[in-house]
Amino acid sequence: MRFSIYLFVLITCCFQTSYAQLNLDSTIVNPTVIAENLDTPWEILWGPDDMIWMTERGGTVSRIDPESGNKEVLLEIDEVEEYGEGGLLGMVLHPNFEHPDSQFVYLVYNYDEGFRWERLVRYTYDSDTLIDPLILLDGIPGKYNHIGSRLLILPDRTILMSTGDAANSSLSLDTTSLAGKFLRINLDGSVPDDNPIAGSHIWSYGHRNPQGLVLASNGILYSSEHGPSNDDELNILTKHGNYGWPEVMGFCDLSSEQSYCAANNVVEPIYAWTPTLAVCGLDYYDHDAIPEWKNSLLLASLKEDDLRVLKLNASGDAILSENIYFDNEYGRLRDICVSPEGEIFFATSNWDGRGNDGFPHENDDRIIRLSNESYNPATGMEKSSEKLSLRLYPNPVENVLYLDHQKGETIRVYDLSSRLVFQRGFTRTVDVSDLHKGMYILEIDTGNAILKGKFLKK
Ligand SMILES: [Ca+2]
Ligand SMILES: [Ca+2]
Ligand SMILES: [Ca+2]
Ligand SMILES: [Ca+2]
Repeated sequence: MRFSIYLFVLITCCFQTSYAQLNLDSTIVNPTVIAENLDTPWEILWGPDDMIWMTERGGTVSRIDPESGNKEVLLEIDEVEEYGEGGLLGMVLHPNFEHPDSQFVYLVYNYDEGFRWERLVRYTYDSDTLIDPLILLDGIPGKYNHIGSRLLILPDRTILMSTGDAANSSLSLDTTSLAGKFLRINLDGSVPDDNPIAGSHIWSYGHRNPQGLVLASNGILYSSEHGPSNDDELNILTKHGNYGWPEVMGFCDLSSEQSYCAANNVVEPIYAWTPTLAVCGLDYYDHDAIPEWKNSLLLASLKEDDLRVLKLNASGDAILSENIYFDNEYGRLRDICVSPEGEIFFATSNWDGRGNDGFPHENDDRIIRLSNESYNPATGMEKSSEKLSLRLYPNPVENVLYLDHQKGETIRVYDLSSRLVFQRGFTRTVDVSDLHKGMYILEIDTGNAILKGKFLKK
């Protein structure tokens, strides 16, 4: 009896404090809290320095070391006005950030000059701080709510920036207002010559409040957009597209919407949610580390407190399935980033003034890492030897390795950093006496298959 009570207490305690791993078809995904005691992280992105760059809505730009969780503050911006949904929002780094002439960080925030506005500012990274703010675009309607704003730099080196309708829905279809739009902006703030409306930063219109934006490696621009109480949207963005708000919500499905849609060539979403989830940060996943999630969009939801994995079709223009993870486990989720090694990071938003369902918790806000711990990023293979089916002997080996396979065309030997050590024509014995001590992968290319085995050189 006493034992069973003890067991019950133990289960209750640990169920609340540990986080369940995800068991996918053939992959176990482990969540780990890597940083905590943050205040409404808004943008997280993976930097070329292998650090997570983060904005917090109150006006702080930091870097988080994904290994130690250590937070290094780079900048605090005094004129940021944090109110309603406003504050320091999106961030992007120059695509050539590592070059000494391109160490630029682009930020969006809200400020107050008798009225609330939004601006895009470029800072220069210098000795672990950000200096020389240069305003690229300001006077964008701010207000309290519906103000975007995500940033992206396109391959043609123009900035794409989302803005919300600033709680005035009539602005979204008004092509004289910068509210409720995607804006396309040269890196110096000027209007690109090939924007759809001459002399205007406007690139697409009819948006309500897009807070997710990603250019996937399939070349498609995806955006998530908050609906009112119905019709959160997932859109594919196109130049000069009319996305319908406030005349159209979600699909052109109501009779009142269909005449407007027909007359105005409205771009419908590829997916919509009613009731709404409060769709926010978006990223694209196409990594071998979690193969079940390849070619998927990852979506953070604020109101539904979950992470959604939206599997795309091969052409990337339709959602095949939607899977929901971590429902109510971490609270509101604001943003996502993916590392080059296929780890996923997401940030909570429980201190944004809308916390519910028992959140914020002690130690909020947090960044959580999702990883497949059996995946070896160095070799692109499972760490376990199961997929290394080629038998090699003796193992460990000092001089000559025998291959348990009859035929092949080419033999290649790699170190554990995936560097090719040597390549030669196929033979069943391979002299490895010149190799340094350590672990290697040997593969036989048979012309129509690759067989792999691992060996230790003594
Ligand atoms: Ca992000
Ligand atoms: Ca729409
Ligand atoms: Ca509709
Ligand atoms: Ca929920």
